[in-house]
Parts: sequence; structure tokens; C-alpha cells
Amino acid sequence: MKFSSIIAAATVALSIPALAAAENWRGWNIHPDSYPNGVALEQFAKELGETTDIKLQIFHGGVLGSQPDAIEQVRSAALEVGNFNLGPMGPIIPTTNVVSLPFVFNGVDHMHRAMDGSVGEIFEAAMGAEGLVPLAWFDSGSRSFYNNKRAIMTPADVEGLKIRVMNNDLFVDMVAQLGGNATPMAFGEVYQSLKTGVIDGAENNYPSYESTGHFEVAGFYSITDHLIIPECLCVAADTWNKLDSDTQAAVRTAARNAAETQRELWAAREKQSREAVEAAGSKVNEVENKVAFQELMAPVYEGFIEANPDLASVIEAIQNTK
Ligand code: GTR
Repeated sequence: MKFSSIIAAATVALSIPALAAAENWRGWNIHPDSYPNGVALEQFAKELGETTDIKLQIFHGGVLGSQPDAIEQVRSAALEVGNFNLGPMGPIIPTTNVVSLPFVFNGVDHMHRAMDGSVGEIFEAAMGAEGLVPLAWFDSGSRSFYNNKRAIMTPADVEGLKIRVMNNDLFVDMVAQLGGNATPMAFGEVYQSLKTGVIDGAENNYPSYESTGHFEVAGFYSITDHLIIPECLCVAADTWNKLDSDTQAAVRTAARNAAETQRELWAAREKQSREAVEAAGSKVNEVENKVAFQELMAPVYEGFIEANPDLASVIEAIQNTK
């Protein structure tokens, strides 16, 4: 080869842009792949594969560990993605505890208006400072109590019941105010604990009550709607900060699209799950006087504000969201 052709070939080679190395990400999901969140996370991964160089593999069913552990793993970027409920995040990032105050939202729509607006930005900033970037908010409906002893009609019916709660002292306090005994426990341990009588009940939305099979071992579901806790689609901040701005924009778009899908599927799934558990024999009851439950939560709020005076303004911001 002539010297000039060698130079020409080298010039061509140099002018070819370097191919960006594919990034391999792992995502944590506590639910099965068929659950609205699982479907939405798979859609997120697929869109990332099409619009970026990121290859995201979702691990469903909580196989990568419990939720509190997974939150820590994403914070330290040992895992890149997680779909987290803000309930178990409170002990780690105190600002997020505000959404775990019982009855803080007056309905699911109120929660979405707050999280999609300026209140959501407060959480985004607090989480960002602790290593988590929430890209979109998922729906998780409202949580109610279920147990295998009796229908709960009034707070007195909770007395003496051993209730599993998510890992957060606020929930222990919430159940104590109703006269019950709360046990924080990992989601994956609840079925067996209900079956063997370690606990009498737990609390969750219809889809989780159904998908976990808890309805088989705790047949009274009483609609208290005491917690409405949003869930995030989160990326590790360290991972996020290394992305160029075009990729960040594409990841955000994919996350918002996934959240749209999740919320649509959620609405349908809530209805289906309620029908399924009733068809299987669960006794679902309305609670006539939810205010009686709500009023007993005053000490929970007082204790919380005493311990976190700076968060009173966040509670107000939620209450002021019309
Ligand atoms: C579900 C939620 C999960 C997990 C679970 C629990 O509703 O989607 O992330 O928090 O409740 O009770 O542990």
C-alpha cells in the first residue's frame, strides 16, 4: 500500500465517531412481571433499548432483595433502577415521610395533583440529595386493613390485632393509636406469617392483596383508605449524572411514558383485583365513619411535627394543593 493510501485509510478510520459503549443497567421490582408496575417497567426497558444505548434488565418479584435494601442499593448505584414505594423510604430520607402520614391526601387524585406539581419538586430535591433521581410517579391506590379475625368497622375492631406494616415507625405508631400491635416486616414474608398466625393482618391496596395471595389467608378486607403513598421510578443519581443531556432527556421521556401506562393499567387492575378477591370469598366492607380513624391520628402528626419541625411546611403545601 502506498504511503498516501495509508494516510487516507487512517484519516477515514479516525473520522468514524467512536461507538458509545452500551450501558448495562439492572432494575429492581418487588412485584411479578404481570403486575401493572412490572408491565410498565418492561415498557421502560424496551423504550430505553430503542432510544438510547442503555440495556436495562428488570428483576421482578423482589429477587434482588427487600425494599429497604434495594433503596440503599440504588442510592449507592449498586443497582441502577428501582420502582419504590415512598413508605419504606421515610426512615432513609425523612422528607419523604410526609406522604406516609395517615390521611395526608384526601384521595388518589389529590396525591397526583400534589406529586405532579410543586410538592413533587420538594420530594425530588430531597431524594436527589440522597442519591435517588425520581423520574416519574406511579400509582399505588390507597391502602386498607385486612385480617383473618373480623371485619373492621370502627377503630375498636383493630384492638389487639397483630398487623404487619412496611418498615417505618410512623406505621407502627399509626396502628398503636388504633389499639393494634404493628410488626414491620418485609413484603415477601407476610403470606407465611399470616398463615402461621405470627400476624393476624396487614394493610395494602387491592392489587397487592390479590397478587400476593394474602386474601387466601386473611379474608376480611375493610376499606379504611388510611394511606395513599406514591411510588417512584427512580434512577441512581451517580448513574444519572454520568449521562449526557440527550440521553437524560430520552430516559425521562421513557419514564413518563411508563408512568402513563402504569396509571392506566392500575385503574383497571384495582377493579379486577377487587372482583377476584370477592369471587374467591373475601368479605370486603365499607367503613362508614373514616373520620373516627382519622381523628385518632392527631398524636401521629403531633409527634411527627415535633421531631421534624421543618417538614410542617411540606404538610401544608400538600393541604394547600387544590
Ligand atoms: C405495595 C407496594 C410495594 C410494597 C408493598 C408492601 O403496595 O407497591 O412497593 O411497598 O406494598 O406492603 O411492602
